Amino acid sequence: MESPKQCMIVKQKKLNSGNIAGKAFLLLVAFGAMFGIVSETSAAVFHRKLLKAEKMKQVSNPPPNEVKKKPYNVLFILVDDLRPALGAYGDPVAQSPAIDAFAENAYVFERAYTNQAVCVASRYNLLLGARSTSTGLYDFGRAFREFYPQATTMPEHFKNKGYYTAAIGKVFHVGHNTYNDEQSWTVPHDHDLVVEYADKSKKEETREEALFGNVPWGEANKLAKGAAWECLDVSDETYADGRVAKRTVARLAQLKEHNQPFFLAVGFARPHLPFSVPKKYWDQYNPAQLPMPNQQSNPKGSLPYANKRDGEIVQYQGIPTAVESDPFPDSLTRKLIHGYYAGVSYVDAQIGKVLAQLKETGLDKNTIVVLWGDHGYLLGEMGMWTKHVNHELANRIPLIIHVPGQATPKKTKKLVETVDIYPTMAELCGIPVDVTQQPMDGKSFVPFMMNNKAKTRDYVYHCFPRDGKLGRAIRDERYRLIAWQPFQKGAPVAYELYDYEEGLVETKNIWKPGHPAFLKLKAALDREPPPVPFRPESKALK
Ligand SMILES: [Ca+2]
Repeated sequence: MESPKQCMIVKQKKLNSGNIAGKAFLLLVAFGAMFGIVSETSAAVFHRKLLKAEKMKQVSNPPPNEVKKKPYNVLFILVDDLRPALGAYGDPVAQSPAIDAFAENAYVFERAYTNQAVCVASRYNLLLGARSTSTGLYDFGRAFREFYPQATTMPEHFKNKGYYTAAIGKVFHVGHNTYNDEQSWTVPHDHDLVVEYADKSKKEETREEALFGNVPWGEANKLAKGAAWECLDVSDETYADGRVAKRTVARLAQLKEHNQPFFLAVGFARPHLPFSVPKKYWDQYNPAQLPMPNQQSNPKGSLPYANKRDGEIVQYQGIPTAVESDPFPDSLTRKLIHGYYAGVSYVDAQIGKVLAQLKETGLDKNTIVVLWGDHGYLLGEMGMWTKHVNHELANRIPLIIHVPGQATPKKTKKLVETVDIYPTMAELCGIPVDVTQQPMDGKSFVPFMMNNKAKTRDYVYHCFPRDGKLGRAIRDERYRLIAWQPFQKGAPVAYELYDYEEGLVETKNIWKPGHPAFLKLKAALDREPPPVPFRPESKALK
């Protein structure tokens, strides 16, 4: 009797070497082998054998009428403002059963990072495979096609290769004078809301609702603030995420009948503010047991402009400014943390519906599923809320990837960036990225997924502009260096250096000119291309 390994190699020999399906199958076989059939330590040996088998078949013609393996589909789940507050990442209180179950049969990247901790830039990073520092697209109101008219986005690449591509919910950031990219999709974007309230007793639009509805800034800022949370006994579909899940379930049923591979992007809005979440998800938590931030002051010796107060959180009613209360009263901190976790559980339940339908339709057998958070989040740590800074918690993201055929769990601390996802998905599906007009900073980590001994990045690179300066950060396994360069030419650069040996919240800037970690990370930063200056606000917008 053939061993499973021999059996797979025999099957592999039957494939046509040049076609996409063949490459996809090769990957499938490698995953199956790596996770299910051969031990991890022998994966590299097995991979070499696979390559040898592929080389052998290149010299022989494929048999006629061979049954071709279908290309993979992709279900890409985007979650807004989700830090790894999930059971799968060891969070002690998160109620996230659907994502946790999904993660049991997937790659869990425990050290994945955004390239810029804000929605609009991070989604451009993902969908273009380009860092903000390479495009100059750091802010809202910049239509990327004005600067890269021939850019090929990740879904567009799949579309060009014969895929049906579609987006439901928040995929590109829509709002704050920024728009969807219709060219990326086979069918029009199925948009839904980010900010909304079930309580309709207040009839007037709130400030954040208007900004997400692309009402001009000047006009929106005259409107009243809306509540930061809402806890009513309403159905899941009362808010966007329930509706997005419902429409995704329907779309998957349609796609099952399609004879075309698909790339379906599904974007959920929670746990983004406001924490408008059905009461039953709030009820899953005992507020008294929620973790409170230990440290509510800025790291010692940090640069003042690197830290955050006010901003997004004070765009909501009843939230005090730092002048009024720094830190927030414990009762408010606890309520906001409760709302965030309720949002996590609500979105988890919606993702569960989508994944159940994927299984129900049988599409799970041939669909790669990715779960990605656009950036991290601060819940009062160091007195900071939301994102928009270069600190660890604002930049570390959940990234979970399931490839059909993968049979055992795999958690990894390998370093990867958001920009790496585009080339990785393309390679997994056997359609490597072509030359793109936009800079392509992403590096596929498929070699690592096929062989756990293969390297990913030595460090990740991200940035955030604050107070007239661009902070560029290099994060390796232990340290983060942030170089703050004023936009004004010739002005001196200032540095922060943080050590994460004792935890993920920055406590003290340890930068000194001769610190060995500084010298090492500074050399890495110097090897990166100089940052592209801020692009002007796009003229093409309304
Ligand atoms: Ca976001």
